[in-house]
Amino acid sequence: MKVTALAGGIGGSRFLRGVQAALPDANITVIGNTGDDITLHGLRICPDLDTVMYTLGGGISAERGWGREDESFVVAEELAAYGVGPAWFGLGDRDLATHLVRTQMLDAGHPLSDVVAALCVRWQPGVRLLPMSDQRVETHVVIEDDQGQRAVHFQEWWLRLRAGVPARSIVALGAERATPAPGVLDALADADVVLLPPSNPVVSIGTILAVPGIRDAVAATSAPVVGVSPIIGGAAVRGMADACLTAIGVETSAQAVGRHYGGRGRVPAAGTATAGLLDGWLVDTVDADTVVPGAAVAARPLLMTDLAETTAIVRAALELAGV
Ligand code: FO1
Repeated sequence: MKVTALAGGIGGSRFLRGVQAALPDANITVIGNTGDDITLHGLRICPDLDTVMYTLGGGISAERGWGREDESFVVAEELAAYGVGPAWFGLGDRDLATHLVRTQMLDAGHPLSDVVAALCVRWQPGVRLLPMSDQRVETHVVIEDDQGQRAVHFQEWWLRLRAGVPARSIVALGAERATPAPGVLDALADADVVLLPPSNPVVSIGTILAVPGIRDAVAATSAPVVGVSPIIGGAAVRGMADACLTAIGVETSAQAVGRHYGGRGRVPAAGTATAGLLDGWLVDTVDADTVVPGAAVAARPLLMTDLAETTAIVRAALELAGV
């Protein structure tokens, strides 16, 4: 079976471990979000791609959910001693090697998709990991504070501000000029099932869908498309998805997010431009009354408390997909 999943960072990676456990013989392609990417100290850092690679490759810090296990932060301490920041971004010593190798390859002219493939030779994540695009797309957040309106990089808003300053808008800089990375559109067209894990629907899944061609490819695929709600009972399971949803005017509820993605069977009402994406929307039992026009809704507990529970969630999503 060919499975294609759009994934962000920590939540998406945890879900993907359940996909691997539920379908040990499947060919899994992951289309990873690169909007979180940032250049620091001259190094290109790809948090969501690295989180998928480390989590499925066995190198992730289980405690943090990001970065490497057995990590140290000596270089970061030395940078701080020079007064060189930013202190709010945890730059691990082992993680640094990944950024050095990636930056060297990018500087030598290799596209990001080749860099990801090369890094995965070491980590063997057991999936084909594709960046959403080889062109740079960076999520920036427009905030208003005592310095007036300004844009900050998503990582600064997420890590330094803890999404505590309301986002007036969230912009995927460069998305309009980006093209899907090699293999992305085929992975959506040729899949037997397409999954939208419970990643952040705005800055992870939404950013991937913002690359021209990707949303249309999901809407057009002959494969069933099933999403899993990142919101349970009106609250974001992890991260600060609620702050992101508020920024785009979407209520923080399983139903609102499902309707934001849209049902594929929905007859677009007059004036609704975007095609719906979902054939199925898996929600938690507390949200069992969810209705998404054009999509079938199923309910079960959605907390990915351990691998067994995550695998059960994946199985429920596959059942909803009818595969
Ligand atoms: N998340 C944090 O909460 N604090 C950090 O200091 C931090 C550093 C970091 C370094 C490398 C990396 O790959 C991820 C890192 N993350 C950190 C996670 C990252 O900021 C977010 O997970 C994603 O960008 C949002 O999904």
